[in-house]
Amino acid sequence: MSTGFLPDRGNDQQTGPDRGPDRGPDCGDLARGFVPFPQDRADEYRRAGYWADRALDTILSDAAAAWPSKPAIVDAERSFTFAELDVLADRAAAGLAHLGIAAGDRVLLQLPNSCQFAIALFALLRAGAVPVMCLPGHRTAELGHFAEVSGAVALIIPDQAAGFDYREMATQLVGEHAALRHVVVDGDSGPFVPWSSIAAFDGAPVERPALDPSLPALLLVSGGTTGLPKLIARTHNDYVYNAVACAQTCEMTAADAYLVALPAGHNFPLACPGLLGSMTVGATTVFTADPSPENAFALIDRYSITVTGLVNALAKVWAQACEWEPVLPTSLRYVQVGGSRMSPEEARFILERLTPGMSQIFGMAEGMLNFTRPGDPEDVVVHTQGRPMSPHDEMRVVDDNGDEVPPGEEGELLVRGPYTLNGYYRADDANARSFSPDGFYRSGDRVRIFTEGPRAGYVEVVGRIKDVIHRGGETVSATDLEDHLHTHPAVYAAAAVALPDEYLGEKICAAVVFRGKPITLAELNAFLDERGASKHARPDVLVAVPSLPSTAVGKVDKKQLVARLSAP
Ligand code: OOB
Repeated sequence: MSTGFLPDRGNDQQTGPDRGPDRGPDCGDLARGFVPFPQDRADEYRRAGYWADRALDTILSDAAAAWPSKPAIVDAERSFTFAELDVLADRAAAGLAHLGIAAGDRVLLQLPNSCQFAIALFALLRAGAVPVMCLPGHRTAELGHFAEVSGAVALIIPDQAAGFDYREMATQLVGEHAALRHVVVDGDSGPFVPWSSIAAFDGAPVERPALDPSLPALLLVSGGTTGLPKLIARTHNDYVYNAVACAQTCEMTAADAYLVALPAGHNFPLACPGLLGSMTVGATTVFTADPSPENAFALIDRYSITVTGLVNALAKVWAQACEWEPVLPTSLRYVQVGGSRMSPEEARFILERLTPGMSQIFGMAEGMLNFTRPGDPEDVVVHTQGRPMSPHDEMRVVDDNGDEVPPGEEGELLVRGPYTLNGYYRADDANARSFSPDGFYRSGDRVRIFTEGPRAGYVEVVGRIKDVIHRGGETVSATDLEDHLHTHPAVYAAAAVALPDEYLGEKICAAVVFRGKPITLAELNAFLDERGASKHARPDVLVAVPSLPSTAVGKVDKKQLVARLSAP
C-alpha cells in the first residue's frame, strides 16, 4: 500500500497526442487504455474557449470563492454552504490520501443521493483519484466488471440502502479482485473503513496534485441495456465544459435550485446540468433518494426547486400524481425529461399535467447532449428531442453502409465533439465497432434531423438501431409499435419485444401497463387497424403487466422484460 500522495510508480503514462500545456505528475497507469482527443481537435476546442485546462474540482473552489455562504448541497439531514463543502472535500481528500489512495487511482463510488455523495466525489477529485460512477442499483456483476476493467483500488459504499446490504457485496468483490484494497463504508462499517474517519480526518492537509486536464477526471458507465456497461473516461477539460455549457443552455443562475431525483452518479443529474452545472452558477443542489411524487413535491415546495431532470417513466408518475397530491410542484420552471424515446402523446401529457416548463433532453454518458431550450415553441418541445448543446458538436446521419443519408432522412447518428468520448476505457474490441475511422462515435440511435420550419436543426430519436423484431421476413420497429400503443387511452405504458417463435423466428409481444381495465388483443388490433398501422407490425401476444422492469437509472429494461415474459 502506498501512503505518499504522489508515489513513484514508474513512467508508463501514455497520453497520446493531446498532452495538455502542463503535464501533470505521475498518474500511475491511468492513461493505459484511454483514448485521448486528437491534437488538432483539442487545439480547436481550446481556441474556441471551451476547454479551460483546469481540473474538475476547481468547480468547487471557484464556487466557494464566489458564493461562500450560499447553500451548495442539501439532503434530508444536512445542508452545507459552498465554503463548507470546500473544506469538507479537502479534509476527506487528506483522509483518502492517508488511507493510501494516490493520484490516478480509480475508486468505485457507489453512494446513494446525499450530501456524502458530493463530499466523497470532490474528495476523490481533490486527491487526484478517478471516481468510477456506479449507481446504487448496480450489483456484483456490474461492480465486479468495473473493478476488473478499471483496476480500481477502493470502493466507497453505504452500509445498506433500500433493503440491500452493500457490505456483503463488498466482501465478495474484495475476495475476487486483488487490486481492490480498501472498502470505505458510510454508516455501520463492520470490518471495513468507516467513511466518518475519512471525512473527519484531522491530519495534515495534502497538497493538491497538479493534474493533466486532458486525462480522465472520472469514469461514467454506459447506459446500454445489452451486456455489461462499458466505462467512459471523461476528461477534466471535456467535463468542465459539459457542466458549464449545460448550465448556460438551461439558463441557470444562482437563483435556481436543482433537485437530484435520479441516481446522482448518472451523467444526467451529475452534469447535465445537475450537481456540477448548478455549482458553476452558484445554484443549490438538493438530493433525494426517494423520487416518489409525495416526497419530491414536498422538497420542491420547501426548497423552491426550479430545475430537475427525470426519466420518462418518473416524469409520467409525477404528471399523474398532480391529480391528487395536495402540494403541487409549482416552482419548477425547467424540467428535463429524457433517457429513452418519448412519444408526442407522452410528452404532451407531461407538459399539460406536470409543467409547461417541460423540456426534452437526448443525451448519453458518452457525451453528446441535445436539449429543447427554455422558451422553445410547444411544437418543438413535444415533437423533438432537442438540438445539440455545442456549436462544435458534429452530427452525421448514416445508412446501413455508413453513407450519409439525404438531409431530413432517418439513419444512425454518429457524433463527435468537444465533450464526446473518443473510445471506451480499456475496451479495444468495443472501440473497433463503435467508432468510425475519423473518430465519430456510432451511437446506435436511429434519428432524423429536421430541415425545415421551427423544428429545423432539431433531432428526433426514432428508436435504437437494434431495437427491432424480425418477424417472418419483416423487420418491425419496436418504437413504431410502442408509439401507436401509447395513443390508446387505456394504455399507460407499453413496450414491444421479440419472443422466440417456431414458425416466425420472432413474434411480437406487447407488454402493457393499463390505466384501468385491460383490453383484449383483438380490441387492440382493431384499434391499430383504425390507425392504419401496418399489418405485419401487430402484436401476436398481449401481456398486461403491473409495471415494466427498469434499469438502474429507471429506463425500461427490455432484457429483463424478455426474461420475465419467457419464464415458465
Ligand atoms: C442518458 O444517458 P445514457 O448513457 O444512460 O443512455 C444513452 C442512450 C442514448 O444513446 C439513447 O439511446 C437513449 O439513451 N436516450 C434517448 C433519449 N435520451 C437518451 N432516446 C430517446 N430519446 C431521448 N430523449 O440517457 C442521458 C444522459 C444525459 C442526459 C440525459 C440522458
